[in-house]
Amino acid sequence: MITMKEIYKHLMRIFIEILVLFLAAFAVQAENGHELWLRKHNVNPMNVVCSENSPTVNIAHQELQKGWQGKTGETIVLSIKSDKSIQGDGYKLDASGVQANTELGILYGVYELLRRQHTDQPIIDEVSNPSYERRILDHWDNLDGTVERGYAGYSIFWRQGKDSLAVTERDKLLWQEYARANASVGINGSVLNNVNASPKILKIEFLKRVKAIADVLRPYGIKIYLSINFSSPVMLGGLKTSDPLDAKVITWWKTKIKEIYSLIPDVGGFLVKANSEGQPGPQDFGRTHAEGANMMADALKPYGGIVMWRAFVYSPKERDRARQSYDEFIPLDGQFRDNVIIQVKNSPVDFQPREPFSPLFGAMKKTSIMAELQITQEYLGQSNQLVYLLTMWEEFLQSDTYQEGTGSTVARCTDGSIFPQKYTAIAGVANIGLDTNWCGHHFAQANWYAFGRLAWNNRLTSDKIADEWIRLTFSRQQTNHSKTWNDNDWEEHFLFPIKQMMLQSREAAVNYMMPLGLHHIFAGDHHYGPGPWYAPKGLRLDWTPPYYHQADTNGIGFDRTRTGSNAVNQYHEPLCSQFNKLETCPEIYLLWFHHLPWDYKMKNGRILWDELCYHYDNGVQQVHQFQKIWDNEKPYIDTQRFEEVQSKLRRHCRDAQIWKDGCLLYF
Ligand code: GCW
Repeated sequence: MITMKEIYKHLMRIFIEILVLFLAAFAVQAENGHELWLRKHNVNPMNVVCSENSPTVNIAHQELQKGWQGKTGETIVLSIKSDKSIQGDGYKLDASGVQANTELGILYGVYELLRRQHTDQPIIDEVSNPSYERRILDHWDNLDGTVERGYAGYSIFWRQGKDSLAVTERDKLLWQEYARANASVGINGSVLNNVNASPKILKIEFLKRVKAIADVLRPYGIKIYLSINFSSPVMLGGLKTSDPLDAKVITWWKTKIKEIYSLIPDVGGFLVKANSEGQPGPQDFGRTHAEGANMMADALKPYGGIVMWRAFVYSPKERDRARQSYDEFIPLDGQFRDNVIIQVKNSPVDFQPREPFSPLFGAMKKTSIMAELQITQEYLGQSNQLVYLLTMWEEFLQSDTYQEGTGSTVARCTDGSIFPQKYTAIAGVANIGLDTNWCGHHFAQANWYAFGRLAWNNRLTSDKIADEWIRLTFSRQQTNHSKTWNDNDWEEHFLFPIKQMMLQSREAAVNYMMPLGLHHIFAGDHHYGPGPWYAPKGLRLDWTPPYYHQADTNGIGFDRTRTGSNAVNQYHEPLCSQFNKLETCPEIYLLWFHHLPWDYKMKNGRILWDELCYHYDNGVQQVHQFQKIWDNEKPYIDTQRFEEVQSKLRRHCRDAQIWKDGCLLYF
């Protein structure tokens, strides 16, 4: 006989089971991307042996216990022991544990070990050393909380309002999550404010907040840097001049720097945008970039600080903007202190979908030089378009400058393998904001991830990094449908198509925006949609698209050959002649270097105009294809991220069509 009590118990059990299922389903659907590539895992218990005890090593320890997917009960040894094969914060990894020269090396080794487990790669014996000593995110965050060229909400560091400088527990938690994500991919520096810098950053109340941020970031190995305004002595200090050779100005900077270091002893240094786009600089006082940078470098030197001095300079009077930073900086080669690094954008004009590499790479021989990449997609669809940037950065870093003969890639010209540099570094303009998913577009997270991985190892491929990111970011165990699948199924139907989509996405953007070497044809300062016609009266010519495409009834393209602006001459041979000659100029850079008639015959026999149409149309088709791929992935992905990406792709398709129609109708 079944009693009422048993029936009641049975019903309760069913109710609880349904509740659990419901909650589980909800939990699956509540994927919002905030965890980035650091998803929670069902872990196995394990042991860590480590004689050190410090905040950084403790993080390594906890990470192992939070993420361990190896055998239950296994023991991992973390040891700080110097070894000649390990450089800087590098590490040695094998199945028994991690060895490093520094605490940070231990942390990086642990993240690598876990990454291997989470991406199903074997733990092999390896020594891994960073390609660049400093791997830095540049935040273009303004002190009122807005972010210049930020497409993921307000700043995570600054805000507006009455209590804007009060440090809350929520702030600290967010900064810690940010620091952890960065450390997990090897990023070790953050510039906390916009290069269009407000002098206010050096006021004590702001410096106190900087200190609070630095305190949270420190255990994760992240140093902070500040962008400074060259006019600070006048604007903040009340001096009459900011002339870098003026004794009072020098003293002002020394005193300010002393104050900064007494508050935060491990500041990495300064980032400076000088005499560029209206920012003040040494040239306002008849001084050179070297004189300006050296004055600051001298003041920072006793504290181990460096100056990252940007080479992004151009003036409206010059005939070819692409030539200018080379023309201005080459004569200064050899004049900079050894704690100055010239920070050069990857390309001569400005982070366009495709440009050749900046000729400053491979030209400076007695000055340290570092690359600045743009992770935020200012010119690549912002947070609406799915564009995986690594293929672009790979193309850039692997470009041969021929500085010291064949094989002098940009990577090797910046990581100290060709000319020794006291400091090596690479920077990426961050795409991070207060949006729940940090980057505005779920796939934009891949660019943050990829930047860190590439900064650690500049030989990693786009394919490898995309593969890792997908495996870490999307779980194969979770689905909002009760369906399950095996690894092969997941790889074939999810991993491979998504990876292909990512790997093609930058080329697609080039196709529907600016194929064959076209560049900077946006309708205005938003840098989003097409506007090859955009030329308001009175606007600086080099801020209007016709300056760049030079299209008229006869033809299209910017003549930078020897008979044009002669920008080709800034490259070493054989590149210089290769770019100069039509027959040898790579077609991807054709209209960058040449002005050609519309009926110019391409290598494939088509005329230029037809080829342009073909590229624009191809770009649109590629994005349609991405949409189809994504639509098929519904069973493999949680609802929220599926729908959010689906909706972004809808917009992406419309944008691509608008680019094609806008440009082709105009041309
Ligand atoms: O590409 C331009 C951007 C500006 C930016 C500038 C720079 C921070 O449109 O917003 O200013 O580059 O890199 O300094």
